[in-house]
Amino acid sequence: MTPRMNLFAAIALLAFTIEATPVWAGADDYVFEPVSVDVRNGAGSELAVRLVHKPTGKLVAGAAIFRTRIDMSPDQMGTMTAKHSPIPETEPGVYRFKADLTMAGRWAFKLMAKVQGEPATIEGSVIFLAKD
Ligand SMILES: [Cu+2]
Repeated sequence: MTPRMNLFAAIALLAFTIEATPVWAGADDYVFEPVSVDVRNGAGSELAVRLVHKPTGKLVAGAAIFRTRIDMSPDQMGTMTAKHSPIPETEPGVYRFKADLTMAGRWAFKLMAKVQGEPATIEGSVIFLAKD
């Protein structure tokens, strides 16, 4: 596939994943998006997501992200995971992580978060494309 097709596939898969995930109506108002789909393959690669409150289009700062997983499920390698750790939030509503990616291709960044005033857990799956 060309990189362009890969990107379309990633977006299509992301849309499908969000569609297919049953969520509470409240949690459905929020979505995690990639700041940039393309990331560098390798150790210490930076993955950034923003959390958007869909009805207002505003970024949501101060979310408590309590569970994360990065794996290659978009490329049928769901057991291939990447070690990662958060970088302190500097830009409100943008959440950055350093991840040790070990392979070029598509990585799913799965997140569970809580935000103030929303009782439901917010779940997201954001696909990044690692390039050598
Ligand atoms: Cu892989």
